[in-house]
Amino acid sequence: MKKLFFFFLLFNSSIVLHGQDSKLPLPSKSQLAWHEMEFYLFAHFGPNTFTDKEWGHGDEPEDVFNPTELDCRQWCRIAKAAGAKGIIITAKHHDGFCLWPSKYSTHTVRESKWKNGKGDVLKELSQACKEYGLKFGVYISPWDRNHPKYGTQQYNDVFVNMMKEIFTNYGPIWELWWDGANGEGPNGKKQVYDWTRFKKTVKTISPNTVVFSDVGPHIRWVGNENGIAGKTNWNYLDTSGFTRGLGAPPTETLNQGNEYGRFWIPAECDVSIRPGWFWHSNEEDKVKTADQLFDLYLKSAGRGANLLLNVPPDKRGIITEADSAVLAGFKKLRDESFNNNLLKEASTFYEFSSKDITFRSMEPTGAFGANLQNFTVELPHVSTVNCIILREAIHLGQSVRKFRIVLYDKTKMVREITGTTVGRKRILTFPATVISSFKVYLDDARGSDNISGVAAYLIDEKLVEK
Ligand code: FUL
Repeated sequence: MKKLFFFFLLFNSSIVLHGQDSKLPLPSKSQLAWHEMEFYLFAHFGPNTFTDKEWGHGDEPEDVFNPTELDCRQWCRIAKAAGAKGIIITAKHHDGFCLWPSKYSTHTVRESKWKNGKGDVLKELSQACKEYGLKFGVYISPWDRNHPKYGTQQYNDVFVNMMKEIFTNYGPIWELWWDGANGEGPNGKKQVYDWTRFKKTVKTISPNTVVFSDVGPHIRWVGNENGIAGKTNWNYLDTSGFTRGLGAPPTETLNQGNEYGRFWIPAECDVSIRPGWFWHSNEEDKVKTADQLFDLYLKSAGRGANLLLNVPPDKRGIITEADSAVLAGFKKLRDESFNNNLLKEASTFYEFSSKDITFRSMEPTGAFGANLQNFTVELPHVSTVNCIILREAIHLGQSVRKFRIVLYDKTKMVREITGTTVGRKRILTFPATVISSFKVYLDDARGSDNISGVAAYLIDEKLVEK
């Protein structure tokens, strides 16, 4: 009976569990789709690429922007080959320069000598993304060091109009990034942003767009720029009393979420493949290695968050070989690691089926929440394992607070692994161990657990999380 229940959970999304905490906030359809994006690229590109800066002042002459070989299809080819599912571009960074010929600014590609002012990076990238089946996202910095209206009420009109332009001319926009950095404008004034109006604009014109910022509304910043989510990572967040920028929740809260947070606002881990966000000629030999990226993958996607990896195009407007080689290596490591689910040969755990594993027992825990479904997995063959993945059916909410996995070689217990939250995906790595079965104890949850998938792998020993 219970075996059937577990099997069903995986395939029937409409099942509501008996004993489920009915107060759990749930993800929207767009948020659920966002979770499945898991890994995608960030492209920081603009005047800073040419001036060797990270934060332009906004007074850079437009002519500095002049890529000689811009090729957005090359970015997409590389993203695709890396297994990334989308690209988010800095349409406007803090220097205010627009990578599209906005009617609401005079500091844009149109004023540059690139393609005699006829170029449009957003057009090229949005089209290339469509061609390659990648989602297209835009970063538009609310902070603007160039715009003459910055620091006045009219700047809010400018920002709204720019969003409208982008949604209308380059949509669909899958993710919109509102950066939290904020300083004074050229006139010394600070902007009072009309966030309510900004949110309304997105909701009206592009209701399926997910909006990222320190506090959502849909996706939250993870609290660091190293690409690392908390080992405890709730998809819930309380936003009342907090704002974007300086008024954001404490770093630890952003990193771990709030167990009893009122809203479903999952974490996105942003990190650059190089020390800087923009391309710098002296960082060609400072590109992270494929092993380092794999480690970041474990610490972001492997903790239920998404990984947004910045790969900055160079002055030519293309991604350099140093980065593309590492991205290909990163993809290879993921493929080699996760292609052979030892619980079902030659399949991923999404396709995990009860046929290939035996649920020997379902023991009630009694100790904490009701209806926790402890289970035993018997491997088809005695195997060496150093990685187990658990997955929660997050369309039902996130409930697991504490779990334990006990590994057995026949009747002998050989290792115990403990953890807190699971979320969309929890990847656990440990020293290689010969096992014939393992038991998953769900020691504590908000109501019933939502465990919907389990997989086991033997990955390269050097990739085990440090
Ligand atoms: C920060 C910005 O100030 C950096 O320049 C970069 O864009 C990073 C992703 O976000 O807040």
